[in-house]
Amino acid sequence: MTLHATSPIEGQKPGTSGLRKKVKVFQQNNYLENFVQSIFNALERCEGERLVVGGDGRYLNRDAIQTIIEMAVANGFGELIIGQGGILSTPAASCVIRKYPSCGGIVLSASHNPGGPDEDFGIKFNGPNGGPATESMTEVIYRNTQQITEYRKADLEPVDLDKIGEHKRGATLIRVIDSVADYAELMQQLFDFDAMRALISAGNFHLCFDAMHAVTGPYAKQILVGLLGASSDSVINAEPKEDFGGHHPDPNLVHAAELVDRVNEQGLDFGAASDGDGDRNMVLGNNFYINPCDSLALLAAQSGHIPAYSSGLAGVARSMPTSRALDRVAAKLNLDCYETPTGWKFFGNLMDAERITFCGEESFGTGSNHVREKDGLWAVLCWLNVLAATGKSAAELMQEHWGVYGRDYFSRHDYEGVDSDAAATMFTELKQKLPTLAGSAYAGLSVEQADEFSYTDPVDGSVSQGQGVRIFFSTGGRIVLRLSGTGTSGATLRVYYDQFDAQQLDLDPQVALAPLMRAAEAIVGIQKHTGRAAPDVVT
Ligand code: VG1
Ligand code: CO
Repeated sequence: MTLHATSPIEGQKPGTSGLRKKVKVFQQNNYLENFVQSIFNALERCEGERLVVGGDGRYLNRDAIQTIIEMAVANGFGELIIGQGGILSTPAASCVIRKYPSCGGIVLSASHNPGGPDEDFGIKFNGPNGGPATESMTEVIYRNTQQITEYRKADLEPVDLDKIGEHKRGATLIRVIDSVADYAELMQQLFDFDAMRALISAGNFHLCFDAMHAVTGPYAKQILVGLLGASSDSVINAEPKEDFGGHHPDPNLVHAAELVDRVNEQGLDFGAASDGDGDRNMVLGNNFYINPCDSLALLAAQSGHIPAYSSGLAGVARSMPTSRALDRVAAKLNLDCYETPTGWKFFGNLMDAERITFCGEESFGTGSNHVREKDGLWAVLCWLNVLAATGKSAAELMQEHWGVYGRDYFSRHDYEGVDSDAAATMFTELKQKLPTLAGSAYAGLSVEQADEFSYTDPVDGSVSQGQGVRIFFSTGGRIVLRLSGTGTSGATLRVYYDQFDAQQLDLDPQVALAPLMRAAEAIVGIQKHTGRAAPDVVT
């Protein structure tokens, strides 16, 4: 029997990046099956098609993959490509989908959210271009989850995921591949490995990469240690664990504190970390934190040093809440610069249409058209390539950049686990106020414009509304507020602050942005609505 009766389960609407829920929710009868069959139903065809499957190794990854195999076989797929041990980082999955033309891929990950039996799991579908399902595809999947009556699943002998090799189940060929090889090969096509190897092996450049017990360990070991000659102790927490060692695999100053301490205490030249599924990156110089918005702008400005990008960029893009540092580089280099809603799915069309080469988000996401996902290790290699080519330190490069372009101070304040109703009331009140804000002053700052961001995709004309509230001030400052679409309990409020300054380049961002924070309180009443005196996480 391969046909199983089922009925719709509420709440299977994907968020910013796929469907994320507590493991316990995914373990409910038919929960995973309903969602996977809804993906398959949304595809034009499954018969004979190739599908890529992998995940970040978190708790439930292996079991979910066996279920997906049973369902893919019953749905008639011709071939499944699966990363060894069930492991594929998000950018590696994107790379594999593009290299072996597929109808898409299923990536099992809840990214930077913690893992384990009581923590989070996630599943997302990527299309044939290797990128996150578009908004319209996501909508079709969601509608399918609301109408599903049956799913297909074969009863099969489990596939040994740990051995590279081929298996046949029904009419489906199942290939378990090396998780790293294709990705490592792609990286070698993009960067100057000789120059990076020379920098690292000269003996006076020391780096540390923190894989945070998550998926990038094997990738970083092979590329940084194996191919570039970094010492083996320069990749830490390199063993992927189902619970990420009990930590949040989120590369920021709060959760990657071990890396920060190591870089500062040992006086290392460069530090970097990646998240659960390997698409985020944080980079550090010696005692020098580099904000992701600045990192994106700097890499765009310095991209000429990187072989793959030395002939110029087609254009660039950033998510709306990301600071406008990138726009200044684009203006100087005469490049088109696009502003998209939060989430990587909006960059794919721009890359497919060859309108952009580089793009990024404030949330530690940077990427290029080499794949259709953000890519943590790629960003680290970009930095290493630029460091090797210029012979300068990360801090020198960043300070010189600010000297040329001025500095966009940026910070994001997250309020986690806020009562959902309270957050909804806050936004309702704020949206009502929006038309009246322009022309008034709050905490001494006068509002120039206030609106809710909506995006019209320049390639396919699709419109995405309600993508965050923006408040612009006459000082050039900006406040953005939106609710997270990746959390699994309550509401997470994100408040983004940015302020341009052409003169003062070395302030503490929290000090430079304090006037905007006061204005936010005056306009929005964050404290009153959330009951929180301070944010939970500041990045
Ligand atoms: C967050 C970030 C967003 C990012 C998304 C997925 O979404 O803000 O920039 O694209 O996570 O990143 P939200 O809706 O919670 O703000 V990852 O590394 O989960 O794939
Ligand atoms: Co991620």
